[in-house]
Amino acid sequence: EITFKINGQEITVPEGTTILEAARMKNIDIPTLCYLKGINEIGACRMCLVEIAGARALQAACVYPVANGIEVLTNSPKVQKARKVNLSLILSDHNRECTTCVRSENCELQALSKELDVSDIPYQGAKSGHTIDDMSTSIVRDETKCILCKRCQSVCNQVQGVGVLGAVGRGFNSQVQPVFGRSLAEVGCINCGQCIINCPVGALKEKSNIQDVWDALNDPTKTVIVETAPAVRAALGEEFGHKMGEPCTGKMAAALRRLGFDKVFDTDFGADVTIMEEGYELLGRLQNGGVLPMITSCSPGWIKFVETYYPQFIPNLSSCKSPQNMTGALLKSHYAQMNNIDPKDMVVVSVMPCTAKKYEVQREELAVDGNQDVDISITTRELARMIKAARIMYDRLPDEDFDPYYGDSTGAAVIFGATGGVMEAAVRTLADVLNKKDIKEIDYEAVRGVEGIKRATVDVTPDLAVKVVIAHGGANLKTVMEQLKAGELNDVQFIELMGCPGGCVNGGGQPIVSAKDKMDIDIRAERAKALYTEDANKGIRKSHQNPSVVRLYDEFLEEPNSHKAHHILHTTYSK
Ligand code: HC0
Repeated sequence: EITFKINGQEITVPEGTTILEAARMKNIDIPTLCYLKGINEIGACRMCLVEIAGARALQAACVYPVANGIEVLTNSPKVQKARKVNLSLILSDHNRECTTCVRSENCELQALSKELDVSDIPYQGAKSGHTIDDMSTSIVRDETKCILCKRCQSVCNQVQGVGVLGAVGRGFNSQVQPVFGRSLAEVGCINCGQCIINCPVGALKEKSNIQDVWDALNDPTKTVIVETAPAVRAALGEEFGHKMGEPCTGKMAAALRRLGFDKVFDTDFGADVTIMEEGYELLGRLQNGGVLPMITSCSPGWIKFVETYYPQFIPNLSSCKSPQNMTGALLKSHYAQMNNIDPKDMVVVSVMPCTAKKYEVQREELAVDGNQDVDISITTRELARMIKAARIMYDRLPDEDFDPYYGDSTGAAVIFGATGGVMEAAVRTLADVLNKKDIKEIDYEAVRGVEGIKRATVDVTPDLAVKVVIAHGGANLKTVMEQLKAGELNDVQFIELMGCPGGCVNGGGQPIVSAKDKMDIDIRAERAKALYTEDANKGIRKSHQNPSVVRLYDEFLEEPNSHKAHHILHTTYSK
């Protein structure tokens, strides 16, 4: 243990604690910009400078471990002055188009400028960074706003195991870029958008499809249908000042209706259908000697990851399309037929916590009879912007339901948005089907939680124990794939992999939480709570018991994995 003084107060902390962490324990706030807890602790931005009595130079609190007897000053005149100078230097090389920046009011640089009372920027002159890379379907990278904090680089490397962003150049010409000045579209980027939600400023943002949605809504010849992913309802409220973890399903449905969508449907319906298809697919593989372990195929970041880095395991992927695409494909076939709508006159819009979904919707493997399953995908953040632009008073909206049939879903579908959720949903159905009864104990705790890689054995029937692995976040996916390659997972039958850490609740399209707030809260767990609460409160919590899913099979699909179901709901990736 180490005992030292901070702003005159004595404090004892475990050895190895940094000044920044120790200060936090005493409720003393030290400003940061490049710091990202556990991920990017590099002392680069010099915002967290503190004075240590007797030492000549100021020190970066985020990387300076405390020592016995030191006296730290976090707010001395010297510290205040240095931080202000450093901040105005950063600002002098920053494209300060704050009024039109997508991160305005949610920008860590803007907030710091205000908090540290920086009112003028004495240094004027040349600016570095001129590239705006908007070739990716998902991510726009704007160097004119980059402050070289390297948070994106660290997340891409360490958390996602992808590593397509790196520092290039020296001094004034330093940039964080993909190799050889290429576009993100030309390198092994998996479109997950983790760089976006960890960028403190507007240097990374999603490719906006908001105007495409307005255009569709304003076209009288189109039937415009929206579907919302499980995780959106766990976070949309945050954009309107609501507490993290507070579900907002009712207001979300109401807002979508006010925006003018002809029908407000739920990706959760498609998630229930996915469980039927994927559950039976797994059974088929188990019984007929198919490729095992079967790996889930609903996270488009993960799909791109396997295609790019481990193509030899593509045959292990479930052939199921993602719930987003199952919903879209069914809308353009079954629903269109039922309602006499030409699928060409239908526009399916998905609201997703994900930027990779923008990539997924335009993939040629994901169309039926010449119609793309989904036409436009927007993020949770884009939906919030649309609601604000339409001057809808979100807080005053009543709670409304989704439209019936394609809006009907179960608790099993809701938890898809959290890591382990797809696995749990599948097991709930498999266990009932194989045991031929309605099993009551359905909270499979072993597959829940934010641990990076989970292994469990689930007793599905007295004679069938299924070995499962669940992982989330690219770096963990890489570990699992390496284990698979080494033959260490030969006894495993089913693997759930999600591209983003925590699963979709922490997707690259979700509301952005500052690094400071992330020191105190685990977003992944908080938002997952909203989903598990909604699951627990749902009358029906198993996909195969969704009456609308039962009806869909009766009147259209015939049975899980039928020829028709295959044509509409399954695909193969071949890269
Ligand atoms: Fe997800 Fe999904 S759960 S990928 O994590 O499976 O994005 O929320 O919509 O499609 O349902 C994201 C979230 C989805 C899909 C579903 C799956």
